[in-house]
Amino acid sequence: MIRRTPLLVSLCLAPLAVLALRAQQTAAPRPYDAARETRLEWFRDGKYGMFIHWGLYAIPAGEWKGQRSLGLGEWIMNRSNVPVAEYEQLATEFNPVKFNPDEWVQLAQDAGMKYIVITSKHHDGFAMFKSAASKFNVVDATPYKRDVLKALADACAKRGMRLGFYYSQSQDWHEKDGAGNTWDFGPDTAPDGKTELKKYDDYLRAKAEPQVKELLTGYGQVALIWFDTPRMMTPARGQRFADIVRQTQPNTLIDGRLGTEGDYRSTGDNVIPPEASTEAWESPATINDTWGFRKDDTNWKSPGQIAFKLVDIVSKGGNYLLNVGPTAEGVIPQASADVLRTVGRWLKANGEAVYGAGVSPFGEEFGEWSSKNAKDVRGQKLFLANNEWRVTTKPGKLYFTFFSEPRAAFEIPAIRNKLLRAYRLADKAPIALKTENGRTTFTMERPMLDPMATVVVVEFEGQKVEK
Ligand code: FHN
Repeated sequence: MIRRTPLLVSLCLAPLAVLALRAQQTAAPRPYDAARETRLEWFRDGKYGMFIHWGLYAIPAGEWKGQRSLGLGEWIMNRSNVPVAEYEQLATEFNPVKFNPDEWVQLAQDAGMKYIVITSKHHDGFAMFKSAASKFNVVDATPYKRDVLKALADACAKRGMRLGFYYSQSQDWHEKDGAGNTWDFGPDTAPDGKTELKKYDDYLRAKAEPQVKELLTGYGQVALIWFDTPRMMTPARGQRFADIVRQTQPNTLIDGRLGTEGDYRSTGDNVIPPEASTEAWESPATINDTWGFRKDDTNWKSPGQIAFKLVDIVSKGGNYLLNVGPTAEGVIPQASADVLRTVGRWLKANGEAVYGAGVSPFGEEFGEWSSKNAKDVRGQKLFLANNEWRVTTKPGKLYFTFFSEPRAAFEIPAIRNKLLRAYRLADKAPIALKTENGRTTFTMERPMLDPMATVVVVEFEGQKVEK
């Protein structure tokens, strides 16, 4: 049963992922915007964030009335067509007595993550914060009666962790005029796909816009608002949210799924583009195959897989926003915490190659487009990825991260700068550089110091790589 989940999940997400990937590949670079670049400084340096999908859906945890509900945990209301009146009852059971915000922040810090983004309201419409705009919130509708976002915001402030809020601006299955709930309230649009059948602006003005304002006024400095699935979000509607953000907290970042221009690009879920970009971007990703907790999903990625994805993303100029799905009791599953802490220990020794690091000056290491015009499972041109090594940069330094032992001496791709010296990052052990016929190689001690990923620093003359 569990083995089927990845396929199902990929099928649910494929259309969005494809669209986002296409946008990533084809969008022209945006004009330089000094204010935006200043807002983005911490984001570009941080590289690695914790996504948290937590809400009422953690109670059914993938099963509705004894039936396994297929797809993502947080989509259970939609997948099982649960009527609003029935779904609302979950709130009367929500009592996360084991929720300890300090422990969550500690975990993010141990993992080496530099920001947290938590679901403040997902598509089910339930607010995980006290809201005057809707009684369907954690304080007014649950026996727990406490504002979990406030508790997390306080813990983050105390521990110097940046906090952002996911907010589903468009889909709201609890509201008759929000997008997405077709089983209670009928289709959002007429068969032409354009004519709106709901009073969508009424919903936006009565709930979504005021709630975003609440998030920006009651929880201290908000690092970013993570909007999602911009169905029916015209640029004008998106702009109303952007104005609220800019007028309330000018330094708060807006992700790439608002429906109008944000501060950075968001890829599709679990999508890592094949090429580097100097424009800020972020890949939201699951640690197993769901975002919201499902009791049957234990398909955890290994620490090695995560370390690879992180360095791969950084070498292409992006950020990795990696999700955990806490249980209804408020516990981040131990298995996911263990994986994160293992990567965190690797980052303690090797973080210099990640935080604040620049993109690869090469690109050949990413792989290549299929020369046979083959298509991938999404019908896109097939990219044959190569996962042996990646490179990141800082002034005067190249960081070569190896994910498997090079089978021969490693040849440094040609650059004009003089190469000065090489050493392993984790223990500073020197590595001899050998130059013959204008080609420089080094040979790493075997077995590799860290079989998961070993970083070799190559220092060169000058600040920037000259090719
Ligand atoms: O539908 C959501 C999904 O539940 C989840 O929140 C992800 C996270 O990127 N965003 C949407 C699908 O792309």
